[in-house]
Amino acid sequence: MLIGVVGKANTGKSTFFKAATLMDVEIANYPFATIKPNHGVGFLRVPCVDKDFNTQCNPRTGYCKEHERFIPVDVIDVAGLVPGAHEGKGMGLEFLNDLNQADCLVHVIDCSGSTNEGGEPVEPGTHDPAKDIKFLEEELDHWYLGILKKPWEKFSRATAQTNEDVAKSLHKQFSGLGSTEDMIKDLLERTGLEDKKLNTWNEEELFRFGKALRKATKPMIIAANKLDLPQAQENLERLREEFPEHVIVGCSAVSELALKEADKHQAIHYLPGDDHFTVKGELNEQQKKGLEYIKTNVLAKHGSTGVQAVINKAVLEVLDHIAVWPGGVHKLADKDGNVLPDVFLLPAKSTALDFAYKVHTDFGKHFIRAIHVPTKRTVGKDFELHHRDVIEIIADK
Ligand SMILES: Nc1nc2c(ncn2[C@@H]2O[C@H](COP(=O)(O)OP(=O)(O)O)[C@@H](O)[C@H]2O)c(=O)[nH]1
Ligand SMILES: [Mg+2]
Repeated sequence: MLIGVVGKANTGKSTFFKAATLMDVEIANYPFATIKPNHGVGFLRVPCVDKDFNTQCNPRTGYCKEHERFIPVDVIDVAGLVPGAHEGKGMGLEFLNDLNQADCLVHVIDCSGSTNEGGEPVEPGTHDPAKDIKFLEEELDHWYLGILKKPWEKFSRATAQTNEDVAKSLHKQFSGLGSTEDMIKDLLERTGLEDKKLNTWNEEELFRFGKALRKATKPMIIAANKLDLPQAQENLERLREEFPEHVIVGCSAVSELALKEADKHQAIHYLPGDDHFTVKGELNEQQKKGLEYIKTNVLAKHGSTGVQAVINKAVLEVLDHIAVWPGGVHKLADKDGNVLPDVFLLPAKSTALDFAYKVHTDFGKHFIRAIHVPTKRTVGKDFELHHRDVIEIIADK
């Protein structure tokens, strides 16, 4: 799963990316090679099931602190959004290439309105961040339109000569965008294009379909950043009214980064996502002041810095995934004695059989039954899983 951080310049993307991916390498043993500096690993925070079994887990990847499990998710800082990116302006094509890999987008906006259209700093409250929300969507919609248009003439003429199902042809042609055939079927119906021959679609129809496809394949969450600045709270409330269909989460990336860094240097104890921290080391006057500011203006007012909330909502709500642990009824440890070492993210409503395949293809192929570990109940392949379930797979060896 890959989360792409996007937005215009100076809204705080890199700060958000750093805050979300900063980790204690010692504890978060994640087997990844840094291929590019803008790729990193962030974490979904889930109350660990180890607590329910009165034990302490030993995560293979990610980490568990105070029975809060931090599950790795890949994050990419997609820099380079400028007006006209879809036409290749700025780092346009590289930008779109990075973007294309993402399963979900975090759109970082400067909620205080202190960054103008061009990404330059201005007085708080002088730029309307609602414009940024519209701007990114338009940019993405034009990009999708371009992808559809390029092969359209040839492609639509070719399909007109066959009897192949329209949804099937569309899916085959544009599968690179991450669609499924069912998704395309649904989108065709919703855009009222299901009975229209592909070679008769006009520009407006292509745009309408592209927009629907963009929304389905690039679900988005808005990180209303710089919540620590004046005007931000007011703007946040207004944006929520103006865009009721969007998931908008307020955050202060700079605060999260400061807290994580202070924790890393043992100056404070802070669990990402918490509404508090405790001082445990020596602080100089400047650090004291900075932390005090975060405490009163961010944590006390908003309940957290919001960065963890963005990641959590992106995975659990926008992508609608659940976390499921493999585990045995009689033994929660693997052969090396590691307790509940793994946890998997999978789409909500996944079944016991889906889970078996996710754990290992052989488990899926030779599935016999599963056991819902907390209740010790035997369940079949169609058993629908829930967030924080622990499941034992019984397979034929
Ligand atoms: N007040 C405040 N400033 C922030 C916050 N996040 C980022 N910034 C500042 O905004 C500026 C741009 O940040 P950066 O992460 O480089 O933005 P990018 O161009 O979108 O990657 C820097 O001066 C950051 O320190 C925040 O939450 N609050
Ligand atoms: Mg940046």
